Parts: sequence; structure tokens; C-alpha cells
Amino acid sequence: MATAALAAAKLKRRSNADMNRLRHPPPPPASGDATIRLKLLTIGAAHSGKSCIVKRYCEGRFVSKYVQTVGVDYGVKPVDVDGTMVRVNFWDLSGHSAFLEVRNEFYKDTSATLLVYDASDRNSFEELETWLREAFRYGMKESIPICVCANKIDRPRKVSESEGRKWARDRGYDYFETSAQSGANISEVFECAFRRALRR
Ligand SMILES: Nc1nc2c(ncn2[C@@H]2O[C@H](COP(=O)(O)OP(=O)(O)OP(=O)(O)O)[C@@H](O)[C@H]2O)c(=O)[nH]1
Ligand SMILES: [Mg+2]
Repeated sequence: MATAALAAAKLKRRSNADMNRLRHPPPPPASGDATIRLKLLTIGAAHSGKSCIVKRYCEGRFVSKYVQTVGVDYGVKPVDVDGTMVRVNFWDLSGHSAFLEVRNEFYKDTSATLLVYDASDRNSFEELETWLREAFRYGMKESIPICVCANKIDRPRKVSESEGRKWARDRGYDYFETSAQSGANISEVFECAFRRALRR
């Protein structure tokens, strides 16, 4: 089946109620609740490891089987950022081009973004510009903190650390060498994103 048709079929399997829940997450509690909320996005090529990075951070585990994200996945977690309790909403977007129509609804009101590529797959690095263009086009503000993750550093590399670092530095973004498999730098990249989002 063609990729777009396959994506449509998978989306169909997601019930309308499910998609509505994703589009309209529970509203913030009524007045008096001073909880700070952050919206964190993970974007980048399909198979680069976005969902595994979020899972490693939120659940402390790694899943080696590839389970493609169907459109978008959502999760929420209270996080202590330097003594401030913050409720983080994680929006993990599919990297497949077939899901653009689902993704484009989720770029607005983003507090911070993890822009992920697979350091063992050169194409995923070369796609980074395209990801930024898509995100800005659909409402992600250029002023938000962006942390670049060179993921899968436990595998043989196709993109060197210096090349990845330079790409991020030239655009004023933070850069982390991560492995969702080993856990390397996973908490560090999220902490950096949360801190920078809170400082804005
Ligand atoms: N060796 C290694 N494998 C990883 C790492 N991170 C993810 N993987 C594997 O890479 C594959 C893709 O991971 P996902 O997290 O599903 O990728 P994704 O970017 O969310 O993909 P989409 O949802 O399709 O956009 C899975 O088989 C993971 O087990 C890593 O750091 N090291
Ligand atoms: Mg995924």
C-alpha cells in the first residue's frame, strides 16, 4: 500500500473520540491554580527515535521494536525544574510525511522543541531544515528554545559530532548527543529545554 494510503488507514483506526481528545486535551483547572504548564514538541525524521526519547525520559525504559507514531502521541508529566513544579505536556509528532495534515495542527503555542535526527542516518540530518520550515510555517514561534538531539550515538555514525554541533550552533540552538537506548544525555536535554522555556 502507498505510504499516504497506509497512513490514512492507520488514522482511521484511531477513533474520532481519540483524535478529538488529542486535539482538545483537558482544559487547565479553573482559576486559583497557578501551575505552570509547558508544551514540549518532539519533531524530526521518522525512525529517528523521538518516541523512544520521550519514553526513556518519562518511563525510564527503552523499547527496541519500532512502533510508528500514528499522527501524534500525547502525554503529561509533572516535573520539578530547579524547585518549580511544572506540568509538561508532551506532544510527540510522527515523522512520516503522510501525517503532515495531522501534525500541522499541533505546532502553535509550543514552549520548547526537541529537533531529533539519527546520527547513524545522514538523511535524517539533512532533513532538519525541512522540519524547521514546516514547524515555523504552521505556527511554531522562531523565538522558542530548540534543542537538537543527535540520537542513536550508540550506533555507527554517519554524522560526526562536530558537524551536528556546528549545525545547531550556527542557528543558535542547543545541541545534545543522545541515546534513548543507553539513556545518555536524555534527562539533560529535557532539563535544558524546560529551563530555557521557563526563562523566556
Ligand atoms: N540503537 C538505538 N536505537 C534506537 C534509539 N532510539 C530509538 N531507537 C530505535 O529506533 C526505532 C525508531 O524509534 P522511534 O522512537 O519509534 O522513532 P520515531 O522517531 O518516534 O518514529 P516515528 O514515530 O515514525 O516518527 C525503534 O526501533 C527504536 O527502538 C537509540 O538511541 N539507539
Ligand atoms: Mg514516534
